[in-house]
Amino acid sequence: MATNYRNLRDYGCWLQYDLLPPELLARYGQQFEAIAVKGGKTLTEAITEELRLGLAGLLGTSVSFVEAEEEASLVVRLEGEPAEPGAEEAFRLQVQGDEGSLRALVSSTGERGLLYGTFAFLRALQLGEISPGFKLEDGPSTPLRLINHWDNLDGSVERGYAGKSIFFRENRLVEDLERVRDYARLLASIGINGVAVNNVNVHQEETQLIASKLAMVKTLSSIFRGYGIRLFLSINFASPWEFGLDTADPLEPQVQQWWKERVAAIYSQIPDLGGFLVKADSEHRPGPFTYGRTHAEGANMLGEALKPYGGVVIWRCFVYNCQQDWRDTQTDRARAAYDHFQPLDGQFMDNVILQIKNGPMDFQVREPVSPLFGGLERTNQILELQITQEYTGQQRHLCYLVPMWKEVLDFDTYARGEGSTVARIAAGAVFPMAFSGIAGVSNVGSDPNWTGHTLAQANLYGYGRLAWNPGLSAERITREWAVLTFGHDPEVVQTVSSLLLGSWEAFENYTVPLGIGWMCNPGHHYGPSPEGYEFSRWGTYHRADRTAIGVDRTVQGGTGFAGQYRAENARLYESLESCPEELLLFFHRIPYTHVLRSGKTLIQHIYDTHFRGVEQVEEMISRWEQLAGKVHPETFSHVRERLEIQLVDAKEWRDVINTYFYRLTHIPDARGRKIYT
Ligand code: GCV
Repeated sequence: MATNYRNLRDYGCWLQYDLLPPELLARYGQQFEAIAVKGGKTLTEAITEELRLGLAGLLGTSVSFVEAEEEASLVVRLEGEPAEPGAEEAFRLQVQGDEGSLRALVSSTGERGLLYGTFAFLRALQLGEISPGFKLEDGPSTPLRLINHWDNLDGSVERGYAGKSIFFRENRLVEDLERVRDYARLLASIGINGVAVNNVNVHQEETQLIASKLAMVKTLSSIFRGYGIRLFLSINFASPWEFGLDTADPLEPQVQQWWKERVAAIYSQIPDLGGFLVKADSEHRPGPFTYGRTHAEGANMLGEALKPYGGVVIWRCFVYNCQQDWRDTQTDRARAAYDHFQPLDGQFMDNVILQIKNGPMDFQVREPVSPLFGGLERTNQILELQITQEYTGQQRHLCYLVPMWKEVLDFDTYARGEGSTVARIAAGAVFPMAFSGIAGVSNVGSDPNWTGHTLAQANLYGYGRLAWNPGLSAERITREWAVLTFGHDPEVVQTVSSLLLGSWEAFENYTVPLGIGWMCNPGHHYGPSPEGYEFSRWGTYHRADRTAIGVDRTVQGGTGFAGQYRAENARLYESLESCPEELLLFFHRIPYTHVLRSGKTLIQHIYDTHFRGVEQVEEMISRWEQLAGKVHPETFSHVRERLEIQLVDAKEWRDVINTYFYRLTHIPDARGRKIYT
């Protein structure tokens, strides 16, 4: 089974290690044949294996490992003590010598730094950056760089679009644990240092992961440990109750004792477990509200239990009323996370971390940044992004999310004056925090290419690179991925990069206009349904009628959501004149005849973007077609098939949305294009 996967081209993702092109071979061939790896322990095998595999593939030579550093042209060496927490993840990569005889040194004060430095060396080699005098001193900006899996023990994956779980099948571990190792390697190559392996919606079977099924967790954690990745577990807040107590009240001594004993049992088996991830009082999951307790009380109870072992509680802020009545115009779901958590700022223990989704709603194609960023000053916090494309085409459509994530990370909260960006908050550089970082919901499954759509691998790669360094440009990350995955042919690199970089805009164009969100089919969230969520309980309304659309979230006349931001942003969003147009319908209720900055009316903008979005997909297809014979044939036809599906779906979106608005407004397209009536 494992071997079959490995034979497939796309299984290798960005670690293809194809033979370098002649011009790079001329520079690097025979240069790095003798290697010394000094001083590691747990990660030495991963480092040596990677170098063996990588250099053999790239340079077409076999390498030998030597004891004496003087005999080696590549030295990977542990040296000194980390000067501060986190420094053990940083590394230095230096190249000396001249073009004819290069000598490279990767050094770090920690093993993880050495592993990351090894991957960085191989990456730089492929990008042709290794040359005499090359020096890279690099370390992660964000301390926690996490992946969250929404995998269930039965093998299904909530919001998974790439097959089944790579960990679980029929309430057991999968047989092919080699694949889990391959996955750990992929994650380590982009600097991920923590993985929560099970769904935040913890069903009855998964509750057993902290008890009768702990051995499964132990096995997985030992695999990830080999790549410097700590395991996290999603837990059910009501576990004490599930296991026989008559309450899960966090202030009850018997409940506190129950958790302490459970945690002790878990850490006796897995001493380096990262900790727990918790979805509480959210979408029917149990939580402290059941007992009239606050989220700080709930989270701190778990924090107390984990503290002696160095474990953390990652507590999600995705808490809102999912039983709203659409007739209720006072309740605004967008306000919920801030309303619940901001008043608790400063009340959480120092090993509790709040995990905040990037937007106030739920991973729509366009949302403003959650005002909790900048709103919490005395609380550990991490940003949650969704790599899996739940609302962005479900890995059937190409929708590269790095440009969106860059906007989120670059968003200035003004919490400590100008420059208080989300990236700097996630790095712990705006407020002092014991823990900070980024989490991404995995887009990986058992499909041979891991992500369903092969080009969706770029979202995983880009996520890891941004989590490591939010300052990297989207262009740099994209180029890296294209070269590592497809090689050096400039036409391929250029075409793939431009397809990726334009795809979020195209997707947004043919789907939901100007930040309104939620015009998708309820439940599975694929395809258009303009009123699918309009009369539901989920608090997701656009309130379109025949004259206007949008939710007034201003302080002046609306729900007041705009007032949750710091003054600079609150002012920006409050006023129709200054509100960024791509978010206009998120913050304002607008007549269709309102004239946008482009000079077009809102209705004409909707029509134009929907026609344009389809054209963009058509252009994507013809650009991809030009790569026939230049990328692997399997990859070529796979991507072409997906793009064709995308085109059919984009047309469906265009026609449903345009017709919906035409029927409401009776305003024809100024350019007379076909709108079904
Ligand atoms: C894991 C959205 C998704 C749910 C997901 C939830 C969450 O509502 O549709 O599938 O549940 O977010 O983030 O908890």
